[in-house]
Amino acid sequence: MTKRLILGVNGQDGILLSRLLHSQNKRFIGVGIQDKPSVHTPKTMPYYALDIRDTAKVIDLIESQDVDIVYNLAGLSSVAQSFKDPQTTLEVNYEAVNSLLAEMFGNKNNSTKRFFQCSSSEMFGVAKEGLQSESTQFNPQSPYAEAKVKSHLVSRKYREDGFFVSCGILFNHESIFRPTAFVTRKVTSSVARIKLGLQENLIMGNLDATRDWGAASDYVDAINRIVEHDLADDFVIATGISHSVRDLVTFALRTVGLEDQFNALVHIDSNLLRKSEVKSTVGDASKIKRELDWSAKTSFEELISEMVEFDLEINAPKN
Ligand code: GDR
Repeated sequence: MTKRLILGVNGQDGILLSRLLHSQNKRFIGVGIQDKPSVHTPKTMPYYALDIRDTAKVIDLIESQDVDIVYNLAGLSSVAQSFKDPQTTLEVNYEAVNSLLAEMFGNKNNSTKRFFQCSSSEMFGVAKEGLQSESTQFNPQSPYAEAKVKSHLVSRKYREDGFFVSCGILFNHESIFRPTAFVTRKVTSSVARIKLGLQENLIMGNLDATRDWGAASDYVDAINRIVEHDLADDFVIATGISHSVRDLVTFALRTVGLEDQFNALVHIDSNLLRKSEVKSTVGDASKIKRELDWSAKTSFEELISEMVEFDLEINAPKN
């Protein structure tokens, strides 16, 4: 039976993928940088605490555990943070991936193993086309996006050399496991806390940016279809619909009956504006629909309502 390894298992996508693989009775192990696995991962999952920059240890694990498929979901995922720490972003999001691929496929010629790289819509940056597809030109606007472009290109190189290295180009994807450093969870958590009287207002950055937001639970299913496909390839994973940050805040406020309070509750802090910003993203996921029969199932409204609901529940006073 195929054995799988999730790098970055304690992040949002790692948690959701570990649950999906567990529900499908797949054999897998998880790696995270923290001493212990997230409480949200399956209890039976064997866990190893490793930094993916320690290539030798990751390779040892792949060999000693006879791993067939590696999902690389590890990395620094905050675009805003990457401006503050471009060096670590480059080390984790590119250099670690580059050495892992070199070791797996360059030096050891593991021709039967599979590798999945989590690429990002941020690579398109200020996009040259309205709808972004696998062939859209890259135009990165942040240290995060620059590192992701490099990893994407090196992954492609190994694929061209005949190895099974696939990339998912993931547009923004959210869930209750998202930290509040990201805008959806910041908004749903704040709106719930405002509704419960625990917070006064919502301090935001750019309200005019638009994003193609999907549900992370749908996206890990797409990732799995990509690694199980006959051929290695690149696939955009997106919904095809973009909403502004303003729409996000408005909708979240509406779910708790506070939409008419928008102007009183929402304030802008210029420190939250980015040095350079991707104004809009919207993905063309027709290739993954055509070839792997995948499309996003959860709507933006369902996703945000579910997150607000969850934040109301965890913030509610306990009797
Ligand atoms: P993003 O996600 O940078 O698109 O990258 P994020 O949720 O951080 O920002 C989305 C948009 O919201 C605007 N914004 C704010 N963002 C944050 N975090 N906090 C705020 O207060 C705020 N106010 C407005 C941002 O300027 C931006 O336009 C995510 C990450 O998951 C990446 O890892 C992933 O690769 C891409 O999505 C696809």
